[in-house]
Amino acid sequence: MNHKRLIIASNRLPFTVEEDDKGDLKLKASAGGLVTGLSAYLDSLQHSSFTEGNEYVWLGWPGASISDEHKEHIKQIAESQFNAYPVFMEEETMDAFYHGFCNKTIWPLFHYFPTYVVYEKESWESYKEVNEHFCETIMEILRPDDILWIHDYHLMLLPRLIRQRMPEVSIGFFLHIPFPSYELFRLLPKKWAVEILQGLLGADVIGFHTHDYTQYFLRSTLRLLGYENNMGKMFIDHRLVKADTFPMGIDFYRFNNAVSSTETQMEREKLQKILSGFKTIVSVDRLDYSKGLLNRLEGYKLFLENNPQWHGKVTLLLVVVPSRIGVDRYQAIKTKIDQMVGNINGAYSTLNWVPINYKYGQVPFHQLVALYSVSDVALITPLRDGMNLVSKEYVASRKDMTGVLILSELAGASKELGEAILINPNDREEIAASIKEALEMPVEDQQNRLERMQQRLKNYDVVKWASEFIQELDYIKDERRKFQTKILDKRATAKMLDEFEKAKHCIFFLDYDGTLVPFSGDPKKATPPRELLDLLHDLSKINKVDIVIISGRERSILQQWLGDLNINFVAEHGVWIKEKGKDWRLLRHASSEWKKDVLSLLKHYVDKVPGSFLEEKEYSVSWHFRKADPEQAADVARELTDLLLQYTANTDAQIIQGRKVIEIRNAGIDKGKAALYFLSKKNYDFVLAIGDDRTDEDFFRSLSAQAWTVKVGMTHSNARSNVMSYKDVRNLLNMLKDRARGEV
Ligand code: GDG
Repeated sequence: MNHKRLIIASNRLPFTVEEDDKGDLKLKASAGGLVTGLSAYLDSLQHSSFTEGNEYVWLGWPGASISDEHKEHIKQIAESQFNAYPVFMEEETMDAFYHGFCNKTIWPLFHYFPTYVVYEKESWESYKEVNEHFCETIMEILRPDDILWIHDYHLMLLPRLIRQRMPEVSIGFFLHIPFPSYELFRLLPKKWAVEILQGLLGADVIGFHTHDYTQYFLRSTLRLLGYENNMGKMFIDHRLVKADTFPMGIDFYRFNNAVSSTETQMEREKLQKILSGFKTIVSVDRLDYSKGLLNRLEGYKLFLENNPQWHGKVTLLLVVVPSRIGVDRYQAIKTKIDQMVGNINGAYSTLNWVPINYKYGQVPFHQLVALYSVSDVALITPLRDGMNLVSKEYVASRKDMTGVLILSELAGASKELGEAILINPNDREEIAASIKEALEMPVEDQQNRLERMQQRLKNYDVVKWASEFIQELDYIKDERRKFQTKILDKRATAKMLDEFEKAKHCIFFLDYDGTLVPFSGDPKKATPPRELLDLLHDLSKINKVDIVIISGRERSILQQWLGDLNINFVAEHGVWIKEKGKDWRLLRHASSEWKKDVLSLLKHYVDKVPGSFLEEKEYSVSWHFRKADPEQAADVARELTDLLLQYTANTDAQIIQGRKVIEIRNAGIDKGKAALYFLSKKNYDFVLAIGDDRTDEDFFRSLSAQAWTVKVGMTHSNARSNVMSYKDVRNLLNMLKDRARGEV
């Protein structure tokens, strides 16, 4: 039996393949924020009902190119030691991809360094190639019941690639870095930007660290793809997709408990010898321009300049962890850091004091915790940071409830750690002043701030972060299932056809736009194709069937496009009616006295919102904004609705919001009432009503439960069933036509 499995895909596996002295390949565990965090979650799964045994697989690149003869062996040890499944890739390809598009295009752009961004077609191609290769490898193991959780900016095209291959599988994506504002994101060539968004939207849930990043993503999606959202939910290709915020936490007790461990205590003693009573400020980061190391040093320098009373009493423990070695830009910052540390130490050191203790290299875990726990202050000043786990780890390691965190307001973590001293990393003076404030902060104040921050970190730790993400995926899956039960599937269709065959008097109410033809950018262009005219013609020949095209369109258009057919029409949502073989007549008396005022108001808005236009009918007016700037139009639509309510207050006009349209028409007129008129004329024993818009809900509601009401599109509706698109509608009508062959 297959269990529900979690498949994690990230660029790198939590280990690196290395050759030992004898030339044998070994796997060496490598740790980073993601690995540590997810490992805590995976451990927690062992104690939960989610998995049985080790039902997860971690998939990614093992950090080296492996020759064909060794691949099988690496696969085996990766599986047995790490539950991992390697994606084999040549080092060269990985290099072009990782150092190319990932770190020369996406990383600087998403961290607000637009001048560092390189736009190279070749590296975009290698990005696509690697994402496709990941897809191929995942497909070797993926099962439809699995949950696939894809991580980070290296694999943004992957969700869609998988979705195309396995449409039903649950896919989550989490972005660990910031998602930039639209103005930055749009700097990417449009084709790439669109492919990236579409790639991400292949997932069911797309997670970000902060509300801002989620909003920026949604805005780009609206601007570039035109998808609107409702609280982060979107219907895309008839699938529910949700963008949401999940601030990544840490394994709080791993740090908190480690403080009192023997290993940490030993490391602390070593450190205390070096520090010999100085107040200590700690700073730990990967070497990266986004981490704001230079401004941090400048801020510290200014602090020393402004505060001679602190000379000889404070030291900065600066740990810089090597990263992306071999990339010029990183090498250049390294050189600058070295120089600046040299300058500051040169200028201020005395025989028994150095202002900066600088380490360039990795530190083992217990040494890291010792560093956090001996330091009175943590100084973390990134220019941009998706989250920044180091700041959280520092807070968790302050077991004695002293210590002050100085944190950049441009790190995602600042949203949760509001009790830290928040600074703007570009403001050296603010950094300098905050160092002084931190060093002189009363212990009680330190304690109060830490208590609140620690509580938050305990409550929303990394296990909670991952569980909430997975829960959201489950929720989307359930929602999808609910829709699936409403989808007009083969069984329901067969039942409908049987009922149709047995029935004596049948009526089909068919909406036009979005139901029989696709929704068009320009309403004038939605003319019926030959194939549709033939289909309607054939249906009209079936004796027992009455067809009613029931539309919001004006009668002249229906007449012009479909008038040759011997069928019934309802125009303007029920104002006009044309029964088979008769002339157009008013079904309900309507007044249009309100039109003049409303028209002049709407004309003003047409001028104000480029791309919007008016559709004037005899008894209604519509303001369409499907071609306008979506954000401007949505705002203006709210304003306009308010004004229209005032303009029409004492008239019998009503305001209806449709899909990218505001329509003003007489109250009391709707498709439902028009449908009831037809139903009162004969004793129909088969009723079919199909529509796609909000206005079609009127007639879905007014029909009895026995009627076959069908909503086009996967949104909530009063209809009994849903179909995906106008193509399904045409298929269905063709099947009905075929079933009635003998009765023409
Ligand atoms: C990305 C985003 C986001 C670092 N040096 C050593 C060491 N570390 C550990 C830290 C921490 C992790 O690595 C670094 O995480 P950060 O969050 O600070 O930064 P990035 O590496 O840039 O991570 C970031 C993160 O993803 C998670 O979503 O927060 O914004 O850029 O856990 O402890 N650990 C040890 N020795 C070191 O020398 N043992």
